[in-house]
Amino acid sequence: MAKGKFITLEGGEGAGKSTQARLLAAWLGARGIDAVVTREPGGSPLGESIRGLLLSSQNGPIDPLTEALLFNGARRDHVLRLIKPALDAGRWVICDRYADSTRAYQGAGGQLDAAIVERLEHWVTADARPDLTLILDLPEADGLARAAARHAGTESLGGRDRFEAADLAFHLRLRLMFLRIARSEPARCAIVNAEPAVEEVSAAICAVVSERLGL
Ligand code: Z5A
Repeated sequence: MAKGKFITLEGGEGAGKSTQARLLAAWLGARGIDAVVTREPGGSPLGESIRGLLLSSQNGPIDPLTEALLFNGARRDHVLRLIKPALDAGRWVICDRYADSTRAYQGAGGQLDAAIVERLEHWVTADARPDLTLILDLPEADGLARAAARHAGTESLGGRDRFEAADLAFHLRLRLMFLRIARSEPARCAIVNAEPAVEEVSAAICAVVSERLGL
């Protein structure tokens, strides 16, 4: 059986990754392609438990190396339990965030040594490298406003998680890193303008998937 394709969606807060992951799965489904939608951190029972620890504002500040180890621990479990078995069974996998988020958040945002980020990524993702990464690009203030509007008043920090609560300079470093990744790996990555309406972004994503993955 042919292996499935592995598509990741990346970008800053509120760029529309979760929304677009669902729409892409439906578009693929209409073409007879069975896709599993998953997310990081999370996607497996252990990954979801680690997600709770990482996003909670209850644990205080976490240093970038500890964060990178936790995100990669969750990722390794996710790869072994869900991503690789699904791809091996011929299913397509659409993942809302993956290793580029560690490069951006812990690397550029948290200023963790790039060599450490790279080494961890190599160990953890050797069995599952994306065929296509869609980088949803949006001015950081716009993405934060979308995310804030969605969960206003739901938790401490005014509904924001630890990352959303970081300052705009942090979020600008993320955006620039995602764009840098896309430009340095053009065969794997495509930048998608995430500013237009949901349907327009979705159409752009489907066009890229069609062209890059031969649908
Ligand atoms: N993180 C990390 O630091 N290191 C890592 O290695 C990994 C992750 C893997 C996960 O949180 C956090 O973990 C994340 C990075 C860090 N930081 N934060 N926060 P999460 O999964 O809860 O958050 P997120 O990944 O940033 O997702 P999000 O905030 O839910 O955004 P999104 O998935 O990109 O967007 P959305 O949920 O589809 O849409 C957000 C809102 O905007 C919603 O109300 C939509 O209806 C609306 N929306 C979506 N598209 C549009 C358009 N086109 N126009 C207008 N409104 C729109």
